[in-house]
Amino acid sequence: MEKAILVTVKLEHDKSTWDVVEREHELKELAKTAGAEIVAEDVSHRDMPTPDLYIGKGKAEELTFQAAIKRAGLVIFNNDLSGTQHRNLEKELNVKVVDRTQLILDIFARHAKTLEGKTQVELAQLEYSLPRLAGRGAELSRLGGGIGTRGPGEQKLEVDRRRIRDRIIRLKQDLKSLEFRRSTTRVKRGEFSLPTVVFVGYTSAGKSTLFNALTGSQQQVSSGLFTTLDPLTRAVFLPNKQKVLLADTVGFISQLPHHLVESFKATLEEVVKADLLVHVLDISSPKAREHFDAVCTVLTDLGAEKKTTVLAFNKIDLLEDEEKLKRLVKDTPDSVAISALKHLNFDAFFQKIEDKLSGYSSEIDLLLPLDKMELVDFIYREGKVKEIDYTNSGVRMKAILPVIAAKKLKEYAVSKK
Ligand SMILES: Nc1nc2c(ncn2[C@@H]2O[C@H](COP(=O)(O)OP(=O)(O)OP(=O)(O)O)[C@@H](O)[C@H]2O)c(=O)[nH]1
Ligand SMILES: [Mg+2]
Repeated sequence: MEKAILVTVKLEHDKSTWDVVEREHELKELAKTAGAEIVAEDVSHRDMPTPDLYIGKGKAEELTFQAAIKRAGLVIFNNDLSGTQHRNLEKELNVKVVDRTQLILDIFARHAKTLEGKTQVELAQLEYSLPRLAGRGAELSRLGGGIGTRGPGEQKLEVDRRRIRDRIIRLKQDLKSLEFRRSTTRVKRGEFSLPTVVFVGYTSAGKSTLFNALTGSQQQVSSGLFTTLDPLTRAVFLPNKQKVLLADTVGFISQLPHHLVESFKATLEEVVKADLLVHVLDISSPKAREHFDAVCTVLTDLGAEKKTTVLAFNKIDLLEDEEKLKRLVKDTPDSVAISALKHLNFDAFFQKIEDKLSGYSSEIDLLLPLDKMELVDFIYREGKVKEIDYTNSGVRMKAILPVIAAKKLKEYAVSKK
């Protein structure tokens, strides 16, 4: 474990509603997830950051002293630093300095498993470091490993700007083709017309737990932050036999670093394209309100704030006041209370999802000519067959199909009398 000091500077002109205590709390969680042992926390106020050190000279001396007596090898800033500030601070404090974005990138780097996830993280790391690179090479190699320098891009940070720029272009191309591959896989699996339900929420809200419970998948779950980096999609049947695609996504946090959002655009696109969002909220957390607001802000940044959304209050197994919860659900439109872990109230959850998606599927009654047998396969793939009957005049099928797929088969519909 690396011993670290956390530094939060509250700027006077900062209009963010996220108050300083919240930021401090969030940074602490991030630092722990990255594997740091927090030996001191420092919160201060300033009118403006100084261009050379961000903090004042006096504060810098104080931190140098603190770091020495607490034997901290790392100072984590809650604010984003410029290249100059970063370099000067490392010289001044004589320890490694990491800012909030680097910390988050570090956690992401450790959690990326798929090629796409790794590529996205490397891209974000390079884009973040490029403008901060001037005159660094030597220092970087001195710093060695540890928090803030890990990741797929670790070795590559030392190559010159030009090669980094080339690499960025290359990574962007790779991401495009990976994205293309993902969409073609979906078409191949016959999932292109299925409505998609995407889970969003603050990190650690329980999205992956819920995803696993509903799909029988083994998506990794943990109490740390940003466990899920690689989005996973699975087709499942709702109790009404409608087939839908469920997608788990990366967790949100207040002020997600800009570079990260850029690099993860393709992944986050799932959110924008979703037919329905399920906002999973850990209602047992004392920070639930702040988490909710942070997620709404990210959704707005993505342009997904107007999407049809079901709000799932999760972890109700940890709540004591049942009456309060009942009132909350009653007063919040389109909400449902569940426990992803204990599988509580899934019936009500499904009911909500079905209600919201009712426009996306329709029941069909078809008579398929015998020379159109491939359509039988199509219907099995795309929907749920309720009845099938092989007759002399063709195959009679009753099924639930996505509206788009049903439309294609209109000519075979058996007219109801
Ligand atoms: N008690 C309780 N714990 C839960 C529940 N749902 C999830 N958890 C726990 O909360 C922690 C985080 O769960 P995850 O499913 O990994 O959360 P996530 O939203 O996928 O997190 P990220 O992938 O980091 O965004 C784990 O320790 C889960 O076991 C629940 O209903 N009740
Ligand atoms: Mg997850």
